[in-house]
Amino acid sequence: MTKGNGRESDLLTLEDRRGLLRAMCLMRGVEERGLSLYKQGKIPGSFYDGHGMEAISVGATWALGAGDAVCSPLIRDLGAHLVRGTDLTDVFRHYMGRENALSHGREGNVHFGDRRLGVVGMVSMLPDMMVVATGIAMAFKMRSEERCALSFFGDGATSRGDWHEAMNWAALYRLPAVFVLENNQFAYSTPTSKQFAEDPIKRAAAYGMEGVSVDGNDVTAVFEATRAGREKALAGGGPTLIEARTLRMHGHGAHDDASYISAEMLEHWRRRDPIERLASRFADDEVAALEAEVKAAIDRAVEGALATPMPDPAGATASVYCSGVPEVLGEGAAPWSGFATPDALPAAA
Ligand SMILES: Cc1ncc(C[n+]2csc(CCOP(=O)(O)OP(=O)(O)O)c2C)c(N)n1
Ligand SMILES: [Mg+2]
Repeated sequence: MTKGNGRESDLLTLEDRRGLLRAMCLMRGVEERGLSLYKQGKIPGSFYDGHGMEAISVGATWALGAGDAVCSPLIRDLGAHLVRGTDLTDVFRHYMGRENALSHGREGNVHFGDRRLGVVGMVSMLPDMMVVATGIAMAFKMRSEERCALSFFGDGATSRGDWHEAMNWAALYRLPAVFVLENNQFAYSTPTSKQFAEDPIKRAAAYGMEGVSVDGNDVTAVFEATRAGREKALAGGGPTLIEARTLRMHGHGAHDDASYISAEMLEHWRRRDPIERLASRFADDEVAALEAEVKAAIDRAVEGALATPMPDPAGATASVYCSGVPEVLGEGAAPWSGFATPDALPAAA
């Protein structure tokens, strides 16, 4: 087991570290249960998880303030929803397409958001949410609000044009944004060696922003880098690109056996499991109690979701189209005040 994870940090209290461990265990437990429910036919579609990547969404979201926007958690980022306080039963209702979930059965997996929690629901097109996060950060800046927008995206997403647009615009206007690149070494079955000639983190300097690379299986490192990026953003220093290096331990989804990832590579990263590394800093009985608490919470949530009816087909078209401009920025957001004219844009930094 690699030492160093879960190390003391001046920025993290013991309670924080317990909370981080709990959130990571919850993410893994929920996804393991989800996978098993999927195999039993109780979850439709496919099932996607972030096994081995828990430290990224949990550590990064832990570093945010209540008014910040998470834009948005993707299929490896259930931990962000859990840290922001999404109801566990609702998570399973989403997986199962049940009524009463935030999207009333319309979206599966983690394709949901809750604006009350400052979590913007994702759209699948990669990396569109990065452009949305940039827009939200722009709004925060124009309103002089002390808030930042954080966006998650994978290595595969960095080869798309939208990624360039978001990076360029956010750096140009020194927007309060933190961009978290989850480099899990694959986009579906395509390894990073077949995606780009140079590591994307090196592009940060070319856009005019700081780029920081951290061990994505070290929750403390992810937390510290994000906290520093957020502080810099709020102080007017502009965005930061954080690369969290990791490995996707499962296939892209439940339908993918990941046979293209070598056993050696999997073993190398299994020894760096983010949960085991943090758990090793706590007493065994404390970890066992926490695991029992997490399991009980998951049991209750699954029971609640299974008892929830399927949505009424008659309401299938309700809430599909937007009437008016939605308030997506969570509590404390100022009302929409119309499109900005060029004069209203902040001066390029
Ligand atoms: C523009 C676009 N092309 C293709 C897809 C289909 N797709 C969904 S996830 C994925 C792989 C993404 O890889 P990466 O960005 O590295 O994220 P990871 O799955 O590894 O977390 C692809 C190709 C998509 N959602 N959007
Ligand atoms: Mg990837």
